[in-house]
Amino acid sequence: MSARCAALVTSALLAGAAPGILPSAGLAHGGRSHQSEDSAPHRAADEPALSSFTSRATARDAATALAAVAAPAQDVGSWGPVTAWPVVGVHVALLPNGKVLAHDSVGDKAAESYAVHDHTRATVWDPVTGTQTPVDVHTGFNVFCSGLAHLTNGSLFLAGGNKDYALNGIVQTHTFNPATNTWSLGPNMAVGRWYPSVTPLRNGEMLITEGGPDTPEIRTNTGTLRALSAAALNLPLYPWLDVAPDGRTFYSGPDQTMRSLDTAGSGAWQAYGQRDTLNRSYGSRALYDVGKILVSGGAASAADARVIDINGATPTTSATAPMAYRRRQHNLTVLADGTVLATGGNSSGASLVDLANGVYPAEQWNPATGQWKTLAPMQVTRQYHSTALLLPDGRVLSAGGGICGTCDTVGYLAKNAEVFTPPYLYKKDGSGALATRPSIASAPTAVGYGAGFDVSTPEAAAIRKLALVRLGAVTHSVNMEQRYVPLTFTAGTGTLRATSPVNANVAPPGMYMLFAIDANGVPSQARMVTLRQAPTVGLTSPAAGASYTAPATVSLVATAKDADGTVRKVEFFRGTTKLAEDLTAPYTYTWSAVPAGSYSLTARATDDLGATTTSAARGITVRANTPPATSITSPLNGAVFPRKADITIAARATDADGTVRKVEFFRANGATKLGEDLTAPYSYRWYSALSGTHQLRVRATDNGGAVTTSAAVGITVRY
Ligand SMILES: [Cu+2]
Repeated sequence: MSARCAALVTSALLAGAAPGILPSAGLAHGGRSHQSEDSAPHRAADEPALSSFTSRATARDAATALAAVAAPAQDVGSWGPVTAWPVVGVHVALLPNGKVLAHDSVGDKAAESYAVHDHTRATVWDPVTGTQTPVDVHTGFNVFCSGLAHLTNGSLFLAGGNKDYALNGIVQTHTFNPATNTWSLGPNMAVGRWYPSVTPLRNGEMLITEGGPDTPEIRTNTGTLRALSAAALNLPLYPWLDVAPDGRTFYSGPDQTMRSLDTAGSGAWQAYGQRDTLNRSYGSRALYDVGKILVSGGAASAADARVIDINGATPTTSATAPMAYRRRQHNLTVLADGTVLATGGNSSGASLVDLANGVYPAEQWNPATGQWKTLAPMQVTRQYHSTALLLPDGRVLSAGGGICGTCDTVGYLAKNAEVFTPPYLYKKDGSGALATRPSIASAPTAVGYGAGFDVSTPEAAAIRKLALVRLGAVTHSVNMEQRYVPLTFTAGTGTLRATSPVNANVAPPGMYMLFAIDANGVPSQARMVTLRQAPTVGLTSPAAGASYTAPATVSLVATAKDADGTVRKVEFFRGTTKLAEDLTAPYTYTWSAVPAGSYSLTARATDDLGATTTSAARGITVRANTPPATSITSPLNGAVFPRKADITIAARATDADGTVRKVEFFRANGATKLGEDLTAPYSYRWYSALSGTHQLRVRATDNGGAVTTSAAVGITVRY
C-alpha cells in the first residue's frame, strides 16, 4: 500500500493576515489526534468565516498578480466573477447535458472532523444559467476522495470514498445518472479504496487502481467487478493512467517509473525507464494529442514540464519549456484548440496549501512551440482539493480548494468557483469584444470508429481544426480521462466530411465534445458525440441454403457480441418483416408453420448505446409438399366375407417428394380407426370382423405432414 494520507501532512504556513480571524477548530492534525478534534463540535457558522478568511488573507496577492499580468483579454484571457458554491469543487465532472456535477464531503472541514460519514454534499451546476441543483448522495456513504470517470453512456462511475474520521476507504461503487440526477450503488469492491483512480478502457470497461489496495479491479460492461489478480503493484495514490495507442493502459506518474498495464485476463504490467527525476506528487498531466502526454509541476512545486510520447513500442520523453511559475496542487486542462492550461497551485512546495504562496496567473502551453504563455490571474488561490474543467463553450471552470486538516489550520476554504475565458474566445482587434464563433449546425450524436461522418457548419471554409475532447472528471489535480483527439476532415460547402478516430485505443468509447476551430483560432460551442463500437452478430442456424418442406419449422440461432458494451437485444427478420426478438443469450427463435417459399433471414443486434448491426443474410427454401397417393389394394370393392371372418386390408401408399410416415386403416367411411402401419407393405389384419356392410378407407401421411385419404372400398360381412 502506498504512502498514505497526504491530508494528514501538516505544513501550516499562515498568511500575513490577522490570525485572530481564524475559525475555532484550527488544530493541527498529527498522527492519531483526530478524536480530540472531533470533540470540538463543528459549527456551521464557521464556514463563511473560513471562506472569507481565505479571501482576505490572499486578497493582496491576488491584486498584485492582477496588476502584474495587465494585458488585453485577447492576449491573456479573463476571469469571471468568483461565485459562492454550495459545495467545494473537490470533484467535478462534465455531464452530457453540459452541466457540471460537483461533490465534496459531509461538511466544509477536514474529513477527520466528522464522526459520521453517511452522505455526501453534491450539486449540479449549470454554466449557462448559473443555477445549482442539489443532488446530495443519500446512499449512506461519503464519496469524498473517490475516483470518478464517465461510463460509455455518459453516466459517472465512482469508486471508493471516505469511510470515517480515520480516513479509511469504502468498498462501495456509485453511479450518477445525469438524465435523472440520481445516485445508485454498484457492486462492492474487494477492499475499501480512498484516493483511487478510475480509467475508462478501450472496451468500455473501467479500471480501478490504488486508493489503498494494490490489486486493480475492473468494472465490466455488465456492471460486475473482477480483480486483475496478477497485476498487484504498489503505486502512488490517484495514479495517472490513460489508454495508449497500443491498447494497454499507460502509467505516467506521479512517480518516475513509466509502465503499461494490460488489462486483459488477470492483468500484466510492463515497466519502462524513468520519465524524469521528479516524483511529481500533486503535479498534473494532460493527454493533449494522440499518444502524447504533458506533465508539469508537482514535487516541491517544480516548474519543470515534460512531454511523453507513447506512440512507439517504448515511451520516449522530451523536455519542453518549464512553466513560468513553480506549481504543486495545480490542474492541467486541455483546451478546445489542443493547447493546455495550467491553473492554481502553490509555488513553495507546501504539501497541501500555502496561503502566502498561491500561484494566481494561469499559463497556456502550446504544443506547436513547446512554450508557456502567462495569462490572466485567478482571484482565489486554488490549491489542495481544487479542480479545473473544460466546459462545452470552450471556457474553463476553476473551483474548490480546502477541506483538510492543514486547510482548517491555515484557514483555507474556497467554497466557490470562477470561470476562465481563454484568449481564443476574444476578437484580435483590440476591442475587447468576444470573437464571433464558428458554429456546428449539426453533427451525429454517435459515430463508430474509422468512419466518415458529416458535420454541417456555415463556416466550413474557415474551419482549420476539428477535434474531440473527452468529457473531464477531475479531482486532486488528476483529470482521470481528459484526452484531445484531432480529426482529419475535408471541407465542402456548408459541410465538413470528418473521419472518426481509427480505433478505441486512440479514443476509448464514450462521450466527447466535438469542437470546430476556425482560422482565427476561435472554437465553436461543442457538440456532444458518442464514440462507440457497433455490436457484431451472425446467424449460426439455419444453415445457408437449407431446404425445408412446407409447413416447415425453422430454428433460428444467432450469436451477438459487443466489444465496448453489452448486447441489449437480437431481432430476427425474414426480409424486412420482423419475426421475433430475444433479449438474452443464447439468441434463438423457432419459426413454425412456415409456408412454401424462399426466405432471406437476418438477425439484428442492438447494443447498450443503441448501435445496431445486421447479420449477413441466410437464404432458405421451403418447398411445397405434394401429398402422398394411397389406395386399398385388398379386399376388392363388393367383396363378401363369412361371419367373423379375419380380413387382411392391404394398401399402397407412395410419396412423390418424400416418404410415407404412416398409413391408417378405417371403417365407417373413415370415422372409426381400426389400426395403422408405419412401414411398407402397409396392411392391417381385422380379426373377427363385425357383421354388416363396411366402407373401408386408408389415410396416408407423408414426412411433410400432408395427408391423403383413399377412395372407399365397400365390403359385406355376413350375419
Ligand atoms: Cu482528498
